[in-house]
Formats: sequence, structure tokens, C-alpha cells
Amino acid sequence: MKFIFLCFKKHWFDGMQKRQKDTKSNRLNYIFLLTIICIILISSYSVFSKEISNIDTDFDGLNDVYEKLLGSNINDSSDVKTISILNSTYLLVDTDNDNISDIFYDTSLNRYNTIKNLDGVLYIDSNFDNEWDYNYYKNNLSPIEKSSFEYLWILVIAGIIIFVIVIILILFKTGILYFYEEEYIIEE
Ligand SMILES: [Ca+2]
Ligand SMILES: [Ca+2]
Ligand SMILES: [Ca+2]
Repeated sequence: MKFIFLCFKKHWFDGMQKRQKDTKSNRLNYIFLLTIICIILISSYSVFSKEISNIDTDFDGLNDVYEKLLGSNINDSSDVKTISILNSTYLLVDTDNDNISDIFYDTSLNRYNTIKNLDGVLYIDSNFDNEWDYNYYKNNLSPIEKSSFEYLWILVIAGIIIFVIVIILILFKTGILYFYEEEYIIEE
């Protein structure tokens, strides 16, 4: 009887060990499988999301994500005009469907600003320094001459320097200012 009991106990104990081993092995397999699935999902998401963000349905140069963001039509290529400034490509985007561009879009840095419309002439700030750089009128782009006021401070400084030099020359001429010459008497 004791022998039978011992045999049963050993059999039961071996079974338990085997099941534990199986369970541990299964867990490792599950973890490995989950890790692989996670890696595939993460890598495919980044590729997938990049693909989505690059979709340009109407082939006007502006992708759907930015068309929706700015308010232009993803199915109308006429709302985006391409212009070139200093060998870089920029876009003029019509966001309210009135055939007048409202947004200046920098394709290289994905930044944009608002175009000013003054009697049909568009004012563009191409370098994003809050000053107008170009006019766009009837599909022609022309640089805006910088105001002479921008160089006024240079003229003011130059004027002050010339004034000071003239005053010094007058003072020398009238004898008010002079070079001091020291006389040396050499005894023989
Ligand atoms: Ca587009
Ligand atoms: Ca469009
Ligand atoms: Ca500017």
C-alpha cells in the first residue's frame, strides 16, 4: 500500500513539475510573440502615419494634412500656386476659395504665414521676419525695395562723425586746439 502511495506521489509530483515547466515555457513564448507583435505594430505605425501625412490627393504640392489645417481643398489643385524664391520652392495657398492666395507656405521648413492683400497686390514675408519682402501681382513676383528709413541710423551716425571731425579741424584752425611742442635746449 505504501509502495503504491509512493508511486502515485512521484507520478503526481513529476506531472506537476512537467506542467510548471510547460507553463513557464508557454509564458516565455507568449512574451516573445507579444514583443514581436509590438515591434511590428510600432514600426508599421511610423511608416503608415508618415505615408498618410505625405498624401497629396490633388497633386498641388501641399499634402492633405496641411490642406485641411490651412483650410484649402484637398481635391482642388487650383488653390495652391508654386513660386520659387532664391531656388527654394514656396506655395501660395488660397484658403477661402476666392482665387486669392491667403497663406504663404514654406515647403522646406513646413512653416507658413499670412499674405497681405492690398488692392489685389499680395505682400509676402518670405523670411518670416515680419517684414514684407516680395509683391505678387498677376503671377509676377517682385522684391520690395527696402525703405530708406531702415538705413537712416547709418546716415545719422555718419553725420555725427563728420560733424565732430569738422569741429576738431575748426578748433585747430582757430588755434584753440594745438599740438604741444616741447623745446629741448642742448647745452654745449
Ligand atoms: Ca494637395
Ligand atoms: Ca488643394
Ligand atoms: Ca520678411
